[in-house]
Amino acid sequence: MSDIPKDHPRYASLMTRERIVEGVDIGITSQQGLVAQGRGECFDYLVGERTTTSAFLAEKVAVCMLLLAERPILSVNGNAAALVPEFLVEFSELVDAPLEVNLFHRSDERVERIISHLKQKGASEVLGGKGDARLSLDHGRGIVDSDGIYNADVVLVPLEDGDRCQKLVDMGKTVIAIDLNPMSRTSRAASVTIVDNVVRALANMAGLAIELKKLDLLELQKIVDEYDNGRILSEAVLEIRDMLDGMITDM
Ligand code: PTJ
Repeated sequence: MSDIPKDHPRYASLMTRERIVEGVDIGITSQQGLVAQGRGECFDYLVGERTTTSAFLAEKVAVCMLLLAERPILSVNGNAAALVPEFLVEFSELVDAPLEVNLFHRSDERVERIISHLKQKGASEVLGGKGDARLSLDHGRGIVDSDGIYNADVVLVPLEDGDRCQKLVDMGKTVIAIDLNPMSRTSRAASVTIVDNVVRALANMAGLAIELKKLDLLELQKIVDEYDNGRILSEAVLEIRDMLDGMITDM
């Protein structure tokens, strides 16, 4: 890793970038993941590099949905594996949802590397190595495990491809996406869209899970029933607009 001084004003963002670069170096993140990270950084600027009120509500609802689910799954790609492996393992235990490696730019070698990376971080079991079921999508991005994503009722997808997100929704699944771009196809297709950096989102969701596990099923369901994803997406766009308005008046 590069030697980034702790007092650098952009320390947190630069360290996140370092994690992605390291992910590519150790063969768990794709080169395309670097481009995706750059796009995410741009949108993170626009939301003020913080968890907005609307994103926090989406995170809370997402945790409730995972706690209520019968067969929840946390999908892991090369970017998530590089950025938040520890939080993925912790969150998977908290909400009792297995991890499944599911890649857009799939190779069996990278799937296996990510599985061992997550196990090194403490995961007891990681799905995705079997690849015995197919979403009806062309090329490797449709390969999933039958006892994982294929039969899941609620799927968390950090940094997802729009087509695959739509396919999962079409299969009747509840899809929770984490995507800093509120205008992406993924964001618009998902059942719940968390417009936040995956690094902040998963940290928040781990904390929320500890609190929300104290509620009974009816209380969790009430929080889910009151949720409106269209409104949350509109609020995310308005928050970006307000950020830009603030910049204009500050100049
Ligand atoms: O590891 P693989 O092969 O499965 O590939 C993963 C990537 C992310 C490369 C692949 O799914 C891809 O190409 O994704 P896209 O189409 O570039 O979409 C990534 C989305 O995630 C974009 O809308 C970005 O704004 C957003 N994004 C990027 N970094 C973050 C993010 N959202 C939340 N947190 C981030 N750190």
